Amino acid sequence: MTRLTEEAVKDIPSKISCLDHELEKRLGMDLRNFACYAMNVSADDIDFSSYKAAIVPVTSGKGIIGGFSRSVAAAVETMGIRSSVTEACDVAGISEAFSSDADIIFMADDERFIALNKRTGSFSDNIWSTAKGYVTALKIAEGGLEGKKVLVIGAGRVGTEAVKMIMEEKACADVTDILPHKASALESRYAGVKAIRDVEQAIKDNRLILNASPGKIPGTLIREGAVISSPGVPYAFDDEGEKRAKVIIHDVLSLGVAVMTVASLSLSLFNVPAADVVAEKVIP
Ligand code: 2YC
Repeated sequence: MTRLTEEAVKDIPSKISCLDHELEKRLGMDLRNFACYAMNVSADDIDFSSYKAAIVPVTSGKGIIGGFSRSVAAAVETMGIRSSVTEACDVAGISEAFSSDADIIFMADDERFIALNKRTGSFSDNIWSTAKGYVTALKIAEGGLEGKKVLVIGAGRVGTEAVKMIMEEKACADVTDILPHKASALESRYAGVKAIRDVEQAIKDNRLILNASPGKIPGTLIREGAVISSPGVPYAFDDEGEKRAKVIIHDVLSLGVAVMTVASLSLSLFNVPAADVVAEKVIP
């Protein structure tokens, strides 16, 4: 999982509303409606203004990323949920959030980034939510994935979840990874998945791409009219790639955060996991 940097997130709070408009322009939905669409719930069924979110900075492992918590808060706030960053970090921050009127508590260490719903005792996960968001974005941009082939670049945690979701869309996936055994592991696990070693040829051969890798992708490899959904950080594409592609959907944090927010809420809404929400009960 690529760790975000202070540089990568520093502009999010000031740019979040134009990102929201950008998404509306590209996919016809703002962040809140997109996340509801991805989670298969109606935005009208969720009273976003009745919720409150607390983001807890976590100092474990490689420590705090300057601006990360504020960026998460900005994305959640854009969806109409009052959000704030706790004063304290770590366990003190979690107890501060629990004793406040916050309903959803966001926290991320180097391994996991979750949104815990205090009302239902369930939580959603950023890796799953990011994959869900970017597969949904690809599906909207392409007008459906059924019967089509998608090239997934990167068989890490997001890429792996994305492959599962692409199969659920009755599409098939070619997967490539800098570590070939990771792509072949997916090939042996899922019918309809093919591991590809020659990534350059694969990019040239495929019009639909989900890029979940941190590598740069030379625009000269991109097919004219390619539809690209790219959760990978840092941003992979150059001017040539942007010229050739029909659309490239990319952002650093907000799409995954928006989907994980609705994923954590939709459990409380139905009191049972929504069809495909991957969330584990924390408190039975
Ligand atoms: O500031 C903090 O609280 C840090 N503990 C946050 C660490 C986040 C590490 N994860 C990442 O950088 C990203 C996440 C957006 C999800 C995947 N990688």
